[in-house]
Amino acid sequence: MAMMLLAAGRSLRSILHPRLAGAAAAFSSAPSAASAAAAEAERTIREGPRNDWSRPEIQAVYDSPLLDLLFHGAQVHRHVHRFREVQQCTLLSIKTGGCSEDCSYCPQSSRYDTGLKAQKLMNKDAVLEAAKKAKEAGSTRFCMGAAWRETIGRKTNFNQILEYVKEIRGMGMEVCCTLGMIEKQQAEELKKAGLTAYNHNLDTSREYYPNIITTRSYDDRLQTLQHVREAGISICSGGIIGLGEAEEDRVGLLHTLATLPAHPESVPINALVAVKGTPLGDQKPVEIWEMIRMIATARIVMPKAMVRLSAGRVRFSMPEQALCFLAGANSIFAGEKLLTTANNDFDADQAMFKILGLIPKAPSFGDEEAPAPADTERSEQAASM
Ligand code: SAM
Ligand code: DTB
Ligand code: SF4
Repeated sequence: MAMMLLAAGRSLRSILHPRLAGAAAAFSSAPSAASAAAAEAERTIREGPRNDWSRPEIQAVYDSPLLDLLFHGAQVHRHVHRFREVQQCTLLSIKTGGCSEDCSYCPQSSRYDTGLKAQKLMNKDAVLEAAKKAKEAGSTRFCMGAAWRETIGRKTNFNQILEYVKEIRGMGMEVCCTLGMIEKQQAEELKKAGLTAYNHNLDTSREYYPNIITTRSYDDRLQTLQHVREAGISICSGGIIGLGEAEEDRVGLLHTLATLPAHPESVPINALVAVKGTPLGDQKPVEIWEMIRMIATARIVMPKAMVRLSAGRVRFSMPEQALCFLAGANSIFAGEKLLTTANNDFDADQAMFKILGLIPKAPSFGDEEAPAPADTERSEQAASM
Protein backbone atom coordinates (compact mmCIF):
# COMPACT_ATOMS: atom_id res chain seq x y z
CA MET A 1 0.00 0.00 0.00
CA ALA A 2 2.78 2.40 0.98
CA MET A 3 4.61 1.51 -2.24
CA MET A 4 1.47 2.26 -4.27
CA LEU A 5 1.06 5.66 -2.60
CA LEU A 6 4.73 6.45 -3.15
CA ALA A 7 4.44 5.50 -6.81
CA ALA A 8 1.27 7.57 -7.15
CA GLY A 9 3.08 10.55 -5.61
CA ARG A 10 5.96 10.19 -8.08
CA SER A 11 3.74 9.89 -11.17
CA LEU A 12 1.65 12.87 -10.00
CA ARG A 13 4.81 14.99 -9.71
CA SER A 14 5.94 13.97 -13.22
CA ILE A 15 2.82 15.52 -14.81
CA LEU A 16 2.56 18.68 -12.67
CA HIS A 17 3.94 22.18 -13.14
CA PRO A 18 7.30 22.36 -11.22
CA ARG A 19 5.85 24.68 -8.50
CA LEU A 20 2.85 22.37 -7.96
CA ALA A 21 5.12 19.38 -8.10
CA GLY A 22 7.12 20.97 -5.25
CA ALA A 23 3.94 21.33 -3.23
CA ALA A 24 2.97 17.74 -3.94
CA ALA A 25 6.42 16.63 -2.80
CA ALA A 26 6.07 18.64 0.40
CA PHE A 27 2.62 17.08 0.91
CA SER A 28 3.84 13.54 0.46
CA SER A 29 6.80 14.09 2.78
CA ALA A 30 4.68 15.77 5.53
CA PRO A 31 5.63 14.43 8.96
CA SER A 32 3.53 11.37 9.60
CA ALA A 33 4.77 10.43 13.10
CA ALA A 34 2.11 11.01 15.76
CA SER A 35 2.97 13.70 18.31
CA ALA A 36 3.42 12.74 21.97
CA ALA A 37 0.12 14.55 22.66
CA ALA A 38 -1.66 12.23 20.18
CA ALA A 39 0.01 9.08 21.48
CA GLU A 40 -0.54 9.88 25.18
CA ALA A 41 -4.12 11.07 24.63
CA GLU A 42 -4.93 7.82 22.89
CA ARG A 43 -3.27 5.85 25.66
CA THR A 44 -5.17 7.84 28.32
CA ILE A 45 -8.46 7.16 26.55
CA ARG A 46 -7.64 3.45 26.20
CA GLU A 47 -6.13 2.77 29.60
CA GLY A 48 -7.33 5.56 31.92
CA PRO A 49 -5.31 7.77 34.30
CA ARG A 50 -1.77 6.81 35.29
CA ASN A 51 0.54 8.00 38.05
CA ASP A 52 3.83 6.68 36.73
CA TRP A 53 4.58 9.50 34.29
CA SER A 54 8.23 10.31 33.71
CA ARG A 55 9.14 13.96 33.40
CA PRO A 56 10.39 13.54 29.78
CA GLU A 57 7.04 11.95 28.86
CA ILE A 58 5.14 14.98 30.15
CA GLN A 59 7.69 17.32 28.57
CA ALA A 60 7.08 15.62 25.21
CA VAL A 61 3.30 16.11 25.53
CA TYR A 62 3.87 19.75 26.52
CA ASP A 63 6.24 20.30 23.55
CA SER A 64 3.82 18.87 20.96
CA PRO A 65 2.78 21.23 18.14
CA LEU A 66 0.29 23.59 19.78
CA LEU A 67 -2.78 22.84 17.65
CA ASP A 68 -2.15 19.12 17.96
CA LEU A 69 -1.90 19.46 21.74
CA LEU A 70 -5.11 21.51 21.79
CA PHE A 71 -6.91 18.96 19.61
CA HIS A 72 -5.87 16.01 21.77
CA GLY A 73 -6.61 17.89 25.01
CA ALA A 74 -10.11 18.37 23.59
CA GLN A 75 -10.31 14.71 22.64
CA VAL A 76 -9.49 13.52 26.17
CA HIS A 77 -11.80 16.14 27.65
CA ARG A 78 -14.74 14.94 25.55
CA HIS A 79 -14.04 11.34 26.37
CA VAL A 80 -13.91 11.82 30.14
CA HIS A 81 -16.16 14.80 30.88
CA ARG A 82 -19.45 16.30 29.81
CA PHE A 83 -17.72 18.82 27.63
CA ARG A 84 -20.34 21.57 27.82
CA GLU A 85 -20.29 21.67 31.61
CA VAL A 86 -18.18 24.30 33.34
CA GLN A 87 -18.02 24.52 37.12
CA GLN A 88 -18.47 27.99 38.55
CA CYS A 89 -16.70 28.64 41.86
CA THR A 90 -16.86 31.84 43.85
CA LEU A 91 -13.93 32.99 45.97
CA LEU A 92 -14.18 35.01 49.14
CA SER A 93 -11.24 36.34 51.10
CA ILE A 94 -12.49 35.79 54.66
CA LYS A 95 -9.22 37.00 56.20
CA THR A 96 -7.31 39.46 54.08
CA GLY A 97 -3.69 40.64 54.14
CA GLY A 98 -1.05 40.88 56.84
CA CYS A 99 0.39 37.46 55.99
CA SER A 100 3.79 36.51 57.41
CA GLU A 101 4.90 34.60 54.29
CA ASP A 102 7.08 35.96 51.48
CA CYS A 103 5.34 34.48 48.39
CA SER A 104 6.73 36.84 45.71
CA TYR A 105 3.48 36.97 43.74
CA CYS A 106 1.14 37.73 46.61
CA PRO A 107 -0.42 41.09 47.37
CA GLN A 108 -1.38 39.80 50.84
CA SER A 109 2.13 39.35 52.20
CA SER A 110 2.93 41.89 54.94
CA ARG A 111 6.46 42.14 53.50
CA TYR A 112 5.37 44.07 50.41
CA ASP A 113 3.72 47.46 50.13
CA THR A 114 0.74 46.84 47.88
CA GLY A 115 -1.63 49.26 49.57
CA LEU A 116 -3.80 46.40 50.85
CA LYS A 117 -5.33 46.90 54.29
CA ALA A 118 -5.06 43.87 56.60
CA GLN A 119 -8.37 42.70 58.03
CA LYS A 120 -9.56 40.31 60.74
CA LEU A 121 -11.63 37.18 60.04
CA MET A 122 -14.97 38.14 58.49
CA ASN A 123 -18.03 37.51 60.63
CA LYS A 124 -20.56 34.76 60.01
CA ASP A 125 -23.37 36.94 58.65
CA ALA A 126 -21.14 38.60 56.06
CA VAL A 127 -19.70 35.25 54.92
CA LEU A 128 -23.10 33.55 54.66
CA GLU A 129 -24.53 36.54 52.82
CA ALA A 130 -21.70 36.30 50.25
CA ALA A 131 -22.28 32.54 49.86
CA LYS A 132 -26.01 33.10 49.32
CA LYS A 133 -25.31 35.72 46.64
CA ALA A 134 -22.81 33.40 44.94
CA LYS A 135 -25.39 30.61 44.87
CA GLU A 136 -28.04 32.91 43.43
CA ALA A 137 -25.55 33.97 40.76
CA GLY A 138 -25.13 30.33 39.70
CA SER A 139 -21.96 29.25 41.55
CA THR A 140 -22.01 25.72 42.92
CA ARG A 141 -18.73 25.88 44.85
CA PHE A 142 -17.82 28.49 47.45
CA CYS A 143 -14.14 28.84 48.33
CA MET A 144 -12.99 30.73 51.42
CA GLY A 145 -9.42 32.00 51.50
CA ALA A 146 -7.37 33.20 54.46
CA ALA A 147 -4.02 34.98 54.29
CA TRP A 148 -2.34 32.68 56.78
CA ARG A 149 0.84 30.63 56.73
CA GLU A 150 -1.03 27.92 58.65
CA THR A 151 -4.05 27.33 60.83
CA ILE A 152 -2.10 25.93 63.79
CA GLY A 153 -2.53 28.10 66.88
CA ARG A 154 -5.70 29.76 65.55
CA LYS A 155 -8.25 27.68 67.44
CA THR A 156 -10.96 30.32 67.81
CA ASN A 157 -10.79 31.40 64.18
CA PHE A 158 -10.55 27.80 62.99
CA ASN A 159 -13.66 26.79 64.96
CA GLN A 160 -15.51 29.74 63.47
CA ILE A 161 -14.52 28.58 59.97
CA LEU A 162 -15.80 25.07 60.75
CA GLU A 163 -19.13 26.72 61.49
CA TYR A 164 -19.07 28.58 58.14
CA VAL A 165 -18.29 25.33 56.31
CA LYS A 166 -21.25 23.54 57.95
CA GLU A 167 -23.66 26.34 57.11
CA ILE A 168 -22.59 26.73 53.49
CA ARG A 169 -22.65 22.97 52.91
CA GLY A 170 -26.17 23.09 54.37
CA MET A 171 -27.08 25.59 51.63
CA GLY A 172 -26.40 22.85 49.05
CA MET A 173 -23.08 24.19 47.82
CA GLU A 174 -19.71 22.49 47.55
CA VAL A 175 -17.36 24.14 50.04
CA CYS A 176 -13.64 24.69 49.62
CA CYS A 177 -11.11 26.37 51.92
CA THR A 178 -7.59 27.64 51.40
CA LEU A 179 -6.13 28.49 54.79
CA GLY A 180 -2.44 27.66 54.41
CA MET A 181 -0.82 24.59 55.93
CA ILE A 182 -3.03 22.29 57.99
CA GLU A 183 -2.43 19.36 60.31
CA LYS A 184 -4.05 15.95 60.04
CA GLN A 185 -6.48 16.60 62.87
CA GLN A 186 -7.62 19.90 61.37
CA ALA A 187 -8.20 18.21 58.04
CA GLU A 188 -10.35 15.64 59.83
CA GLU A 189 -12.37 18.38 61.55
CA LEU A 190 -12.91 20.15 58.24
CA LYS A 191 -14.08 16.88 56.71
CA LYS A 192 -16.51 16.34 59.58
CA ALA A 193 -17.88 19.85 59.06
CA GLY A 194 -18.66 18.95 55.44
CA LEU A 195 -15.73 20.44 53.51
CA THR A 196 -15.66 19.24 49.89
CA ALA A 197 -12.17 20.35 48.85
CA TYR A 198 -9.04 22.00 50.21
CA ASN A 199 -6.97 24.26 47.97
CA HIS A 200 -3.23 24.28 48.50
CA ASN A 201 -1.12 25.02 45.43
CA LEU A 202 2.38 23.77 44.72
CA ASP A 203 2.69 26.93 42.62
CA THR A 204 5.70 25.84 40.49
CA SER A 205 8.38 23.15 40.14
CA ARG A 206 10.39 21.96 43.14
CA GLU A 207 13.55 23.50 41.58
CA TYR A 208 12.07 26.94 40.90
CA TYR A 209 10.09 27.14 44.15
CA PRO A 210 12.93 28.65 46.29
CA ASN A 211 13.05 31.62 43.89
CA ILE A 212 9.43 32.39 44.76
CA ILE A 213 8.94 31.46 48.43
CA THR A 214 11.52 30.97 51.16
CA THR A 215 9.34 30.83 54.28
CA ARG A 216 8.00 27.30 53.79
CA SER A 217 9.19 24.38 51.73
CA TYR A 218 7.84 22.32 48.86
CA ASP A 219 7.72 19.34 51.21
CA ASP A 220 5.63 21.35 53.69
CA ARG A 221 3.13 21.83 50.89
CA LEU A 222 3.12 18.15 49.97
CA GLN A 223 2.61 17.28 53.63
CA THR A 224 -0.56 19.40 53.78
CA LEU A 225 -1.84 17.72 50.61
CA GLN A 226 -1.26 14.34 52.24
CA HIS A 227 -3.24 15.38 55.35
CA VAL A 228 -6.08 16.53 53.11
CA ARG A 229 -6.05 13.27 51.14
CA GLU A 230 -5.94 11.10 54.28
CA ALA A 231 -8.94 12.95 55.72
CA GLY A 232 -10.95 12.06 52.60
CA ILE A 233 -11.24 15.65 51.36
CA SER A 234 -10.81 16.40 47.64
CA ILE A 235 -7.50 17.98 46.74
CA CYS A 236 -7.41 21.21 44.76
CA SER A 237 -3.80 21.90 43.81
CA GLY A 238 -2.18 23.60 40.87
CA GLY A 239 0.08 26.53 40.26
CA ILE A 240 0.90 29.82 38.63
CA ILE A 241 2.61 30.50 35.33
CA GLY A 242 4.36 33.76 34.52
CA LEU A 243 6.60 33.84 37.61
CA GLY A 244 9.74 33.95 35.45
CA GLU A 245 10.00 30.16 35.42
CA ALA A 246 11.23 28.12 32.44
CA GLU A 247 8.95 25.80 30.51
CA GLU A 248 10.72 22.89 32.25
CA ASP A 249 9.38 24.25 35.55
CA ARG A 250 5.82 24.21 34.24
CA VAL A 251 6.36 20.60 33.24
CA GLY A 252 7.95 19.93 36.66
CA LEU A 253 4.83 21.24 38.40
CA LEU A 254 2.53 19.06 36.27
CA HIS A 255 4.84 16.08 36.81
CA THR A 256 4.67 16.39 40.60
CA LEU A 257 0.86 16.68 40.50
CA ALA A 258 0.41 13.84 38.00
CA THR A 259 2.60 11.45 40.01
CA LEU A 260 0.90 11.99 43.38
CA PRO A 261 -0.57 8.70 44.66
CA ALA A 262 -3.94 9.98 43.37
CA HIS A 263 -4.36 12.94 41.04
CA PRO A 264 -5.85 16.12 42.56
CA GLU A 265 -9.58 16.35 41.85
CA SER A 266 -9.04 20.01 40.83
CA VAL A 267 -6.03 21.61 39.21
CA PRO A 268 -6.15 25.41 39.09
CA ILE A 269 -3.94 26.96 36.42
CA ASN A 270 -3.35 30.58 37.39
CA ALA A 271 -1.71 33.18 35.15
CA LEU A 272 0.19 35.58 37.40
CA VAL A 273 -1.78 38.70 38.29
CA ALA A 274 1.21 41.05 38.54
CA VAL A 275 0.51 43.33 41.50
CA LYS A 276 2.54 46.54 41.95
CA GLY A 277 4.60 46.44 45.12
CA THR A 278 5.23 42.68 44.98
CA PRO A 279 8.63 41.45 43.73
CA LEU A 280 6.85 40.15 40.60
CA GLY A 281 4.92 43.36 39.95
CA ASP A 282 6.71 43.98 36.63
CA GLN A 283 6.51 40.48 35.15
CA LYS A 284 5.38 40.39 31.55
CA PRO A 285 1.85 39.06 31.06
CA VAL A 286 1.29 35.39 30.25
CA GLU A 287 0.21 34.79 26.66
CA ILE A 288 -2.88 32.80 25.79
CA TRP A 289 -0.75 30.19 23.96
CA GLU A 290 1.13 29.44 27.18
CA MET A 291 -2.15 29.01 29.02
CA ILE A 292 -3.53 26.66 26.34
CA ARG A 293 -0.34 24.57 26.38
CA MET A 294 -0.54 24.24 30.15
CA ILE A 295 -4.27 23.42 30.23
CA ALA A 296 -4.14 20.83 27.44
CA THR A 297 -1.12 19.10 29.00
CA ALA A 298 -2.85 19.02 32.40
CA ARG A 299 -5.96 17.59 30.74
CA ILE A 300 -4.03 14.78 29.02
CA VAL A 301 -1.89 13.79 32.02
CA MET A 302 -4.65 14.13 34.66
CA PRO A 303 -7.73 13.27 32.60
CA LYS A 304 -10.30 13.13 35.40
CA ALA A 305 -9.31 16.34 37.19
CA MET A 306 -11.34 19.52 36.96
CA VAL A 307 -8.86 21.84 35.26
CA ARG A 308 -9.56 25.39 36.36
CA LEU A 309 -8.88 28.44 34.22
CA SER A 310 -8.12 30.54 37.29
CA ALA A 311 -6.47 33.87 38.08
CA GLY A 312 -5.54 36.02 35.09
CA ARG A 313 -8.69 35.09 33.12
CA VAL A 314 -9.75 38.73 33.20
CA ARG A 315 -7.07 39.56 30.61
CA PHE A 316 -8.31 37.00 28.10
CA SER A 317 -10.95 37.73 25.45
CA MET A 318 -13.95 35.44 24.96
CA PRO A 319 -12.41 33.67 21.92
CA GLU A 320 -9.20 33.16 23.92
CA GLN A 321 -11.15 31.67 26.82
CA ALA A 322 -13.06 29.50 24.32
CA LEU A 323 -9.74 27.94 23.27
CA CYS A 324 -8.98 27.21 26.93
CA PHE A 325 -12.33 25.41 27.34
CA LEU A 326 -11.68 23.51 24.13
CA ALA A 327 -8.22 22.49 25.40
CA GLY A 328 -9.81 20.96 28.50
CA ALA A 329 -10.54 23.63 31.09
CA ASN A 330 -13.87 22.93 32.80
CA SER A 331 -13.94 25.22 35.79
CA ILE A 332 -13.65 28.96 36.42
CA PHE A 333 -13.78 31.46 39.25
CA ALA A 334 -16.96 33.44 38.76
CA GLY A 335 -17.76 36.77 40.40
CA GLU A 336 -16.11 40.11 39.99
CA LYS A 337 -13.37 39.56 42.56
CA LEU A 338 -10.87 36.76 43.11
CA LEU A 339 -9.38 37.20 46.61
CA THR A 340 -8.11 40.77 46.38
CA THR A 341 -7.85 41.43 42.63
CA ALA A 342 -10.41 41.93 39.87
CA ASN A 343 -12.04 39.04 38.04
CA ASN A 344 -14.28 38.93 34.97
CA ASP A 345 -17.51 40.87 34.77
CA PHE A 346 -20.54 38.75 35.78
CA ASP A 347 -22.67 39.76 32.76
CA ALA A 348 -19.77 39.14 30.38
CA ASP A 349 -19.42 35.61 31.79
CA GLN A 350 -23.15 34.99 31.42
CA ALA A 351 -22.97 36.14 27.80
CA MET A 352 -19.93 33.94 27.21
CA PHE A 353 -21.74 30.83 28.54
CA LYS A 354 -24.64 31.59 26.22
CA ILE A 355 -22.55 32.21 23.11
CA LEU A 356 -20.26 29.20 23.66
CA GLY A 357 -23.12 26.88 24.63
CA LEU A 358 -21.60 26.19 28.05
CA ILE A 359 -23.76 25.00 30.92
CA PRO A 360 -23.08 25.38 34.66
CA LYS A 361 -22.00 22.16 36.36
CA ALA A 362 -24.26 20.94 39.18
CA PRO A 363 -22.64 20.47 42.60
CA SER A 364 -21.24 17.05 43.44
CA PHE A 365 -20.77 15.89 47.01
CA GLY A 366 -18.54 12.92 46.51
CA ASP A 367 -20.96 10.44 48.08
CA GLU A 368 -22.18 9.64 44.61
CA GLU A 369 -19.55 8.52 42.10
CA ALA A 370 -19.52 11.00 39.19
CA PRO A 371 -20.45 8.89 36.17
CA ALA A 372 -18.27 9.12 33.08
CA PRO A 373 -20.37 10.54 30.28
CA ALA A 374 -22.14 7.76 28.44
CA ASP A 375 -21.74 7.68 24.67
CA THR A 376 -25.36 8.70 24.25
CA GLU A 377 -24.88 11.79 26.44
CA ARG A 378 -21.76 12.72 24.52
CA SER A 379 -23.52 12.46 21.21
CA GLU A 380 -26.57 14.34 22.55
CA GLN A 381 -24.25 17.14 23.63
CA ALA A 382 -22.53 17.09 20.27
CA ALA A 383 -25.88 17.23 18.50
CA SER A 384 -27.04 20.25 20.47
CA MET A 385 -23.82 22.24 19.99
N1 SAM B 1 -2.55 31.61 52.34
C1 SAM B 1 -3.01 30.46 51.74
C2 SAM B 1 -1.96 29.76 50.91
O1 SAM B 1 -0.99 30.38 50.52
O2 SAM B 1 -2.13 28.56 50.68
C3 SAM B 1 -4.25 30.65 50.92
C4 SAM B 1 -4.42 31.84 50.02
S1 SAM B 1 -3.27 32.01 48.67
C5 SAM B 1 -3.65 33.62 48.13
C6 SAM B 1 -3.89 30.89 47.44
C7 SAM B 1 -3.17 30.81 46.13
O3 SAM B 1 -3.49 31.95 45.33
C8 SAM B 1 -1.66 30.80 46.12
O4 SAM B 1 -1.12 29.56 46.41
C9 SAM B 1 -1.35 31.19 44.69
O5 SAM B 1 -1.25 30.03 43.89
C10 SAM B 1 -2.58 32.02 44.27
N2 SAM B 1 -2.20 33.42 44.06
C11 SAM B 1 -1.93 34.34 45.01
N3 SAM B 1 -1.59 35.51 44.47
C12 SAM B 1 -1.65 35.36 43.12
C13 SAM B 1 -1.39 36.22 42.02
N4 SAM B 1 -0.99 37.46 42.20
N5 SAM B 1 -1.56 35.72 40.77
C14 SAM B 1 -1.96 34.44 40.60
N6 SAM B 1 -2.20 33.58 41.60
C15 SAM B 1 -2.05 34.03 42.86
C1 DTB C 1 -6.17 29.45 43.13
O1 DTB C 1 -5.44 28.60 42.58
N1 DTB C 1 -6.34 30.69 42.70
C2 DTB C 1 -7.20 31.42 43.58
C3 DTB C 1 -7.63 30.36 44.62
N2 DTB C 1 -6.86 29.23 44.23
C4 DTB C 1 -7.55 30.63 46.04
C5 DTB C 1 -6.56 32.63 44.15
C6 DTB C 1 -6.12 33.62 43.09
C7 DTB C 1 -5.64 34.84 43.79
C8 DTB C 1 -5.27 35.94 42.83
C9 DTB C 1 -4.78 37.14 43.52
C10 DTB C 1 -5.78 37.81 44.41
O2 DTB C 1 -6.92 38.07 44.00
O3 DTB C 1 -5.41 38.14 45.56
FE1 SF4 D 1 0.31 34.39 52.61
FE2 SF4 D 1 -0.93 32.64 51.02
FE3 SF4 D 1 -0.21 35.07 50.10
FE4 SF4 D 1 1.67 33.28 50.59
S1 SF4 D 1 0.04 33.12 49.07
S2 SF4 D 1 1.71 35.45 51.23
S3 SF4 D 1 0.81 32.23 52.37
S4 SF4 D 1 -1.70 34.63 51.68
